[in-house]
Amino acid sequence: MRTPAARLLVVIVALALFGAGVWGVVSWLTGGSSGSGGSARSSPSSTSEERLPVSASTRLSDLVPAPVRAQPAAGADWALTAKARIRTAPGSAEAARTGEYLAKLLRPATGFDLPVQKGSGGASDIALVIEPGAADGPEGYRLDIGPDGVTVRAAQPAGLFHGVQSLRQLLPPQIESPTRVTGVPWALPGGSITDRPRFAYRGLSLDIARHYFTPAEVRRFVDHLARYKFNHLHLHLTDDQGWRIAIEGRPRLTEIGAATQARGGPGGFWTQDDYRAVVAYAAEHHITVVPEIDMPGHTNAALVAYPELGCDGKTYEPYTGTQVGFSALCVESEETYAFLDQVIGQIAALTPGPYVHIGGDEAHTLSAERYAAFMDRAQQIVVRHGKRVMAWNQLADATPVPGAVVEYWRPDARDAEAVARAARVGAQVVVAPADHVYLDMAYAPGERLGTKWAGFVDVEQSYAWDPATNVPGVPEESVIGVEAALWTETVGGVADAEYLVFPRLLSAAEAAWSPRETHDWQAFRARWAAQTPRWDIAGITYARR
Ligand code: TNX
Repeated sequence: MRTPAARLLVVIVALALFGAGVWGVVSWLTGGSSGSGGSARSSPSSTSEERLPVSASTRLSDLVPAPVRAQPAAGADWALTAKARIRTAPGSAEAARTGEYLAKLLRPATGFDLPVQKGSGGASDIALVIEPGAADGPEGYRLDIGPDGVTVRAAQPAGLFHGVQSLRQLLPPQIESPTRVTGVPWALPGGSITDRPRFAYRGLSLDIARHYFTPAEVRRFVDHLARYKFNHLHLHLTDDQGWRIAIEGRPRLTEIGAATQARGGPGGFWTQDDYRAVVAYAAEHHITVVPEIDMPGHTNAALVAYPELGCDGKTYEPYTGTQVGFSALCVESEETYAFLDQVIGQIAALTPGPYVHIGGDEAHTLSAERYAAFMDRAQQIVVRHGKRVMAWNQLADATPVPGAVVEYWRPDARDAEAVARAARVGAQVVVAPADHVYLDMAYAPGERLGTKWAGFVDVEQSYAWDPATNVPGVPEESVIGVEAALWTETVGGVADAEYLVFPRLLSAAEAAWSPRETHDWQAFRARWAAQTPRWDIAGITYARR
């Protein structure tokens, strides 16, 4: 789309415009003071006890997702210096772990030691505190920045982790550099943040079936999600074009079923150890993995591997196209349920999170009766293996089991009605409206990447909705959260995926986390633009819009 030289120019211009604010960048380049009020900068290597005035280049109001409350305090900006320590309360292993995580984030760019130690924090330190009642709910936190130092407080570890992400985002963008940057005043804006999420479930669904992503590539997305306070990663592990997870006793699923992907290419799969490691990495980031085994449709790869799972005694060909709805397991055959018991049993055992997602979408070759009979049995298998059922909203056309979560995706009045009916009898709803948060929709006509069956989704469209009113007839109490989805039929690799994800993931983050009152398109536009220098420095691809 652009020549390398033009891209470089865009990077430079974007950096200069959005940087740490125009003044921050100018000041950084010229060695002058940053911001309007500062008359001197604190030297990162200063050992003097005297506190020099600092002036932060970020503002509390720049945070994405927008917090519940931000109260700036004039003249209270604070700078991270070489003297800083990360202090955690004795006996709090979780706070110490978060401290190590924070130190790892801050050491490369600053070059500071940042020892993580037990004890209370002094004026140069960052203190991380977990104590009952310190903040609202399991994910709330409070961040205080002032001349006495910086403190992040939470009632539980997840809240502390989210508070640390806010702290990270309030530092100058150069903090994202993987190598040491000198001459930057590592300042934070003075004041307080009080914060907690609007919705408990905040996810991204990543399709590694249509385009295979390695565990390392998916870990990169875990990092992205952590930055913006998401707490679920839904992995679409199987589809017509590929089966991506090893199942003991069913070697052909991965020997044969994994060897393709959409539009050709070698495909690939994860061993169970690979999966475990991604789940563990996600957990370290307070992110729960939701595995999806799509059924009874979207199963061509499984049928290629084990043709006996189909009804008609035929053989199946590997599929590299992008059509949907043509495949189905044989719903009358006991062999199908023995297979599902094996697969779901192993997936459930590998997954500490509460959900197993069983897809259920687009089984267009089955009658409503056959579909419903299948979904009844598939749900029972999930329940028997101790997990909660999650499925696309077609499950609402059958009978969701108690405790099921239906995921609303297609903006359609009939589907909305079915979901509303399910919600009235207790189903919980995750909203993933394709016309707002399907990140595989192209931004605009003429784009190389993306599709458009739900319409073009530019950044404003990705932001212009409210999870509480998105599904007609479904009240806010039934909505447990929001999920963005990246289907990968048009995606060729990580850079393509990131281009579709950034900046629209931030719209989903605000829909899921931020109070409705903070929603304001003009303000959001400035907020996400202020993130771009971080992405440039961290090497994250994004759409420049
Ligand atoms: C619909 S979303 C699908 C996927 C496709 C996607 C493309 C859903 C439950 N089914 O199989 O990848 O559209 O946007």
